[in-house]
Amino acid sequence: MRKEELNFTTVEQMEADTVRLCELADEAGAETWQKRKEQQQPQCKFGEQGICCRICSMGPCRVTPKADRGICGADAHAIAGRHYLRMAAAGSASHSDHAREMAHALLKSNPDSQFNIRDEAKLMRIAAEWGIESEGRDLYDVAHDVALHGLNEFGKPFGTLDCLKRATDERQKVWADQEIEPRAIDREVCTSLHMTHMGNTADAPTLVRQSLRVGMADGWGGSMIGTDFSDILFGTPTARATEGNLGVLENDMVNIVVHGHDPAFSEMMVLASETKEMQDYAREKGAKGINMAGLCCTANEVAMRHGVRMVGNFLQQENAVLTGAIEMMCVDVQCIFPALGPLTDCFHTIFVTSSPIARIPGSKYVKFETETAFEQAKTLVAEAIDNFANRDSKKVFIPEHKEAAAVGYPCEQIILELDGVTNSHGVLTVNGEKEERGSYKPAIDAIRAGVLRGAVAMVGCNNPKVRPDFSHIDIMRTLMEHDILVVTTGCAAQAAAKAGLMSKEAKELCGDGLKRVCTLVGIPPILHMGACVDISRMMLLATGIAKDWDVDITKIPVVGCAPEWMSEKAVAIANYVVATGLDVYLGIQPQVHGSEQMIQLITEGTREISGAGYTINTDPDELVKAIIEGIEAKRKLLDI
Ligand code: SF4
Ligand code: MSK
Repeated sequence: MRKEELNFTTVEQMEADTVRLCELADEAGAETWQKRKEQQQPQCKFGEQGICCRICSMGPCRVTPKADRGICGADAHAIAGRHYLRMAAAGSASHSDHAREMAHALLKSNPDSQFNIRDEAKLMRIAAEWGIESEGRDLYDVAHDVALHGLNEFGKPFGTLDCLKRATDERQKVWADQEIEPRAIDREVCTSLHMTHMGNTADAPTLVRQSLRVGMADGWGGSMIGTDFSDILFGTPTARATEGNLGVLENDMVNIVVHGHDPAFSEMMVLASETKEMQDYAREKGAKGINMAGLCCTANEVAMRHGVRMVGNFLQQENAVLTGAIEMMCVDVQCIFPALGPLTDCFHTIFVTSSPIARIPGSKYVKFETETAFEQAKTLVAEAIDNFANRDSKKVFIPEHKEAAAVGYPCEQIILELDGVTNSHGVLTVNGEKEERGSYKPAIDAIRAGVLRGAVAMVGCNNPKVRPDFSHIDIMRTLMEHDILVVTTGCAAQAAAKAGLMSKEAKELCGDGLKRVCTLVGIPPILHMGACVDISRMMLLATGIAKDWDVDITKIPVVGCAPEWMSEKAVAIANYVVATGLDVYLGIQPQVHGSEQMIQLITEGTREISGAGYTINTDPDELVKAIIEGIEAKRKLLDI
């Protein structure tokens, strides 16, 4: 197919769908984020700049031209710095608590339940890494020991996180020398809250250093463990085909949408919906079948493992309900609008919450338990089927837009794809035994030769401060044209899917070099690596490239970009990406710019610590220009 023949959905077409859905919201008496955003204007300037404090009840205090300190004497730098660290700590806590749930699920795994071991090789690899005996032992005994070891990482009293040893020697030395090695995961979160309690740290550089450390507790701790344990339990994702955007909803089927982050619940929902019993029941009730679809990061999880189609990303969650075609919306944790309670009330949609971590008024709460999960899921699927009869066809509007996407490229799949185009780098010696193992050398060779200029990890959310998906798509298309490979997770990945950029045909939009690589390897130009916890996969990808290249990770032409970020998790992520030595390009201002010192610290100061920092620019064209310049500057330093 030629470039001119590609007819991918544009942002303007997606916006037109949203306008129509908002009109339907008005007709249904429902409210959406667009309206609430209007009602919030003007947003508080003190909050936006990070210079209001309500950490103690002497406050709230804010820094103004006539008051440069709070009542306790904290200045703008201390106030903004404490707020920033608290955001990083909350983000780290969220990913890590998700990981803890996965560890408990692994601890309860058994061969007769739906929580069984689907990636034995990965389990054995991690057991060996953590010194857990596996020779001659029952698989589940090993799994339970691995789960216990993982749980211990949350609260071990001594030492630092075991996953740090996966990094390059150079990184491990930097982290040790700079004293930013995370100790136990919970300890870093707890220390961060302690440091920011009234009357403790008021020194902005110290607050930024701890932000890196608590971020690392996420990226090289909680998120890494969460990703590994999900792979062991539900299978390491492999490349598969799916589709993305609201058009994946079906008029004549029971539509069930899973939304959130924790794959344990959504996996059970998917498995339950695939049973013959449920499919037959749906047909008995007049539907053509059950259409399972996903939102936000849960969508990424089930798309990569089952090919479940993706309804959309963060700011599309209300749009999905507004189609009037969803029988049930099942959520687990994180990024769920409380607005879904009143919104689903205006439609026949049953809104189900499943975790004590995310209880929302207006929902039906079904506490999800590992032991009974599959039966609970079947009951919910049956309830959704019963609800099909309640759909009001007069209220249904399903926009037609959807695009094909190739998803499921964790590190293992990328290596496999690269192995497919080379035979020369496969044999390595590990522990004295000859073992077949791939490497990133073919990709490195392509970067060295200039066929690929570098790679960008595009991650993060949507944010009503900017046009939803516009920055993601605009930046990704420009990078593709400049022969820069994109790896992506989270809501950024879904933006790419909705715009057709994760399809293999999208190579036609690339420069000659990237197009050649995509054709040779048989991959799309945007590689889908998963959910936001899976940014830990990206850290291992960058580490693998640095190891195979034998250069410091700060030198490789690989950077991160979050053009539409919004959550505290994103702050934790940005910190661990910077701590890992990769520059991060942000399209939304962190809420610290009421402090010049904080801005200097996060854009320049961290470079003294980890060799990387932020570049912040709210104009997507300028941001992508900065990314390309940054990548070219790294190439120059490598003399390539
Ligand atoms: Fe005000 Fe200080 Fe209390 Fe913050 S900690 S609310 S600046 S007195
Ligand atoms: S869901 S954290 S809006 S990526 Fe992971 Fe999307 Fe951001 Fe939530």
